[in-house]
Formats: sequence, structure tokens, C-alpha cells
Amino acid sequence: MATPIAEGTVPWPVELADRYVAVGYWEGRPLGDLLAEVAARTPDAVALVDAESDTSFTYADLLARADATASRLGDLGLVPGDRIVVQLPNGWEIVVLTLACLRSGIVPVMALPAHRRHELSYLAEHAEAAAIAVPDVLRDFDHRAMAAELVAEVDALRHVLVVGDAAGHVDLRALSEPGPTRDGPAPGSRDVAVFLLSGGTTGLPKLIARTHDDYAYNARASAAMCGVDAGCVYLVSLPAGHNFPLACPGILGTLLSGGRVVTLPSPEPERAFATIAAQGVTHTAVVPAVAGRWLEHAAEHGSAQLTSLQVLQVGGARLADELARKVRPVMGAQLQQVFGMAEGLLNYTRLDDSDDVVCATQGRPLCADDEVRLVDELDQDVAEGEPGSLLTRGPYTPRGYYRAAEQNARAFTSDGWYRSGDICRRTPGGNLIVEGRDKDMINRGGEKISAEEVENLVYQLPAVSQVAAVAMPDPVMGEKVCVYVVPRPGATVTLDAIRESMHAAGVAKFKLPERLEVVAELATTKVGKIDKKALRADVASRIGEQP
Ligand code: OOB
Repeated sequence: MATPIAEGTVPWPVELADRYVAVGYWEGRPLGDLLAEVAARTPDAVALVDAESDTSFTYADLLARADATASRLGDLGLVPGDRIVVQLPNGWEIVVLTLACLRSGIVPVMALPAHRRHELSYLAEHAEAAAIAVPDVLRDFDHRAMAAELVAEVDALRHVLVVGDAAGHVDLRALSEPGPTRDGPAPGSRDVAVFLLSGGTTGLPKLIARTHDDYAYNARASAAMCGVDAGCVYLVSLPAGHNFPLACPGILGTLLSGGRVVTLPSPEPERAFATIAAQGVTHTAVVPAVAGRWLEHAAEHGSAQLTSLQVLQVGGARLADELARKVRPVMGAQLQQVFGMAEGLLNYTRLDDSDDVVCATQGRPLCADDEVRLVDELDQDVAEGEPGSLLTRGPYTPRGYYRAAEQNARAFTSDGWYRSGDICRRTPGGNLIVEGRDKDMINRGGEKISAEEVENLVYQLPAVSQVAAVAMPDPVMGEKVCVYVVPRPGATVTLDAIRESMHAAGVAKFKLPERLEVVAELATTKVGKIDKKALRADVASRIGEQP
């Protein structure tokens, strides 16, 4: 028997939960019910368009497929509270499966298509997942074969659900053929709706248990903030398992508003622009690296395909002010900066903010009851306008990671503040500017990489005596992973050997270091810790970029 989820979660204090209900943030209803209500209101409106396979579903179709899937997952033996690792590319199937889970109380663990055995075996193990959903073959990689290996390895894991050629596993598309309706009770609103992955500063990502109440608020309030309503067409081209495209307002916020979701498997500009034109996309979300490519593409080919686009949300990493100022003139859309985290807190610039606020700040909290403190090393509030480390609590920021008591003691204060690890400054207008971070993470084009995780993997090489992974600046991705290595006496270390070893260990490609510096010793701070600040400055100066 898998552990019941509730045993691993950290609930909000009762008085606060009561308050969130009283104020109306928490509606006391599961996401699946809220979605069914929209479907009942506008059954014939188009809810979902898969631009890759040219498939579209009305709200009635979508709900029927979600419920058919939920019912057939039940036939397979899955029960409410069971977990499914979801590793699917953007397409109609990930939306249907996620809604099936939300309707039935099965909990999706949102993995990424780029993840490999190393990440997925840990996730499946830690979540005690009963099933994993994968594509058949993607970019020449056979996900079915990997999933089959995981089933052999992970105790609880029993089913492989495949989109495409199932090759003897469960055919996910067939599961969703309309027919059976869902029976059984809906999940409770305080139950876990989805597991998101943390950006990761420790060895492996932590699971963030988002409840129906808090995640529904997250999606709905974001939709209201971003002007998403029934007339909106939202394009999801970032991996749908990320909080940003899933619920900020993303897929869930759009569907809860009666709008239309359009999926694309990648944000490659040519396809994305053509899809925006063909589908009349009004809103979409990208990371700064993608915004840069889109701006270049629009500057070169014009913005005629973008006339429907009203709001371009950019978040996940710091957007350079110069790029921000180009968005409206080059693309004709309103920029909205989003500084968010899978752990909860979302900051948005508002659609009616001045250009200066929109282009030079990362916005302010979504909710009046989001609490934000900026503190120094001793957890004392810094003076107004000074940079400090951001701590937060609020109605959609859970109080701890799932089954991670040890990490929780470090990542949360004893009174429940989440330590985001971001160094921010607050402007007199109350907007936040992200100036850096005091967490050991590398932000590669919005994908977060834990330095510790990379270091643990590099230590697997016998030739390595000491290693430190740091961010090096990159004009396109913002940052990439650079490793400093002290080899064992007489041994040779190469970047290729490191990458091959990590690849063989089944690590996601985006985590592989892209530069190696072989050194005789690693710089240390006064207290004897590896001086990562010095290493970041060192690599930046070597490649001629600003750290
Ligand atoms: C989003 O979520 P995560 O969990 O992948 O990463 C969170 C971290 C933040 O703590 C911060 O370090 C960084 O990503 N970040 C930004 C940023 N947005 C996120 N740093 C600077 N400027 C920004 N605008 O990345 C995420 C979740 C929901 C909405 C948007 C982004």
C-alpha cells in the first residue's frame, strides 16, 4: 500500500485556512467540479485545440474524455489518492489526463519531457506512483522502454500509459474514447490536486503538493489578473508540467474562464507565430530566452501574424529591461512580467501599469493576503528599498514540501515562511525587482538546475577529486552550467567524459555542464566553504560576459 498523501503534507494552520475560506480565496470545491460547471454552461464552445495533430474538443467533449479516462483508470485498479507520473509533451492528451486526475482524485506528478531515468525513478519512488504516462518515441528517445525499466525498478509502479504506439502497454488515447462516465466521489477541496516539482537546490527535486483549494485560487485569480475570459485563446508552448503554463493562468485558468487552450509541443518561433495567426491566440506565456527568439523573429519577419496577440507573459527568469522595452513596439502585444514559483507566490505586473513598471520590475503579489518579507542573513527585515532575501506565506503557498522534513527545516522558517532564495528589492510603488539569488541553483532558460545535484553526479567520475557547479552567463539562455573540477593526482578530466557519464546515468540533457574549468584548487570563503561567487565571476570574466 502506498502511503496516504496527507501523511506527507504540511497543512496551513487552521485559523488561516478558515480565513482563506471566509474571504473567498478557497472555494471549498475541487478543480474537477469547477471545470465541469464551466462545461455545463458552455458545452459547445471549443475548449482545446491541439495545433500539432489538428484535433479540437468542445467543453462537452473534453469533459467526456476526462471522465472516460478517469473511469478506465479505475478499471485498471487506480483509486483516488494514487499518483501518476505525467511525462507527456504538450498535446491534447496531457490536458485530458490532467483533467481526468482532477476529476477523480488521482494525483498527477508533473514531470517534463526532458526528464530521464535519473529524475523519473526518483519521482516515481518518492511519490510511490502507481503509473507513469509517457509518449512512445520523442526526439529519437524511446520513452516506453525507459518506463518499462522503471516499472521493474520501482515497487509501487504498475502501469505504463503511452500516447502513440503503446507496444503492449496501456494506450492512453484509447482510455479517453468517450463512453464510460465517472463514478465515485469527487476529491475533497483540501486534498492534493497536483504535485509540482521544485526548482531544486538540493540533490533532487522536491515535490510540491498543491491542493484543489489553493490551486483553483492560483488559476482563477491569475486569469482575472491577466484579463483571461471566455473570449481568450491561450497558447501553451512551454512544457505544460510547469506551474507557469499550467495555472498562471495557463491551461487551468483559461479553462476555468471558459476560454480556449491551444497546445504546441515547442515554442519554436515559426510554428508558434503561424499558430498564433491561425488560432487567433490572445494570450501566451514564455521564458525570457524564448521571448528573445520571438523578438528576433518578429524584427526579421514582421509582426503581421501577431495581430490577435494581446498579452505576452514573460517569466521564469529575469527578463532584461532592454528586451522588455522591445515587446510592444516589435510584437504589438502588452508585456506582463511574471515572477513566480512552483511553491506558490506569484507576482505580476498589471496590464494597466506604466511602461516603466512593466519593463523594469517583476511585478507585485497576486493576492492581498500574500505576505512578502525581504530579510538579511539574520532573517531581519531590510530597510525599505534595500535588497533582501524573499520570504513568503499566503493562501496558495504551501507550508512545506511533500515528505521532506529535513529540507523543510531549511527551506521554511518555523513560522511557515517559504525561503524563495531570491534577492529582491521593493520599489516605492510596491513592485519587486529580482536582483539575484542566494540559493545554489542554475537557471538555464527558465529550467532550474540544482548545483548540488550536478556536483553529486560529477563526483561519480573516479578522476574527480573536487567539483563545484556554477552558473555562467549566456547571451541566449541567460545561464548555463559550468563545472570547476580539481582532478585526482595524475588523472585527466574532460567535459565530454563528464557529459557522457551523466548521460549514461540517465540525467536530463539540460542539466549537463556546458563548460569545464580544470583547476588546482577551488577558491574558498573565510569560513572555508567553496566560494561560488568568486567562481561565477571567474567564469564570466573568462568568457567575456558580465556575471
Ligand atoms: C517559475 O517557477 P519555478 O518553480 O520553476 O522557479 C522559481 C524561481 C524563482 O524563485 C526565481 O528564482 C526564478 O524562478 N524566477 C524569476 C522570475 N520568475 C521566476 N527570476 C527572475 N525574474 C522572474 N520573472 O519559474 C514560475 C512559476 C510561475 C510563474 C512564472 C514562473
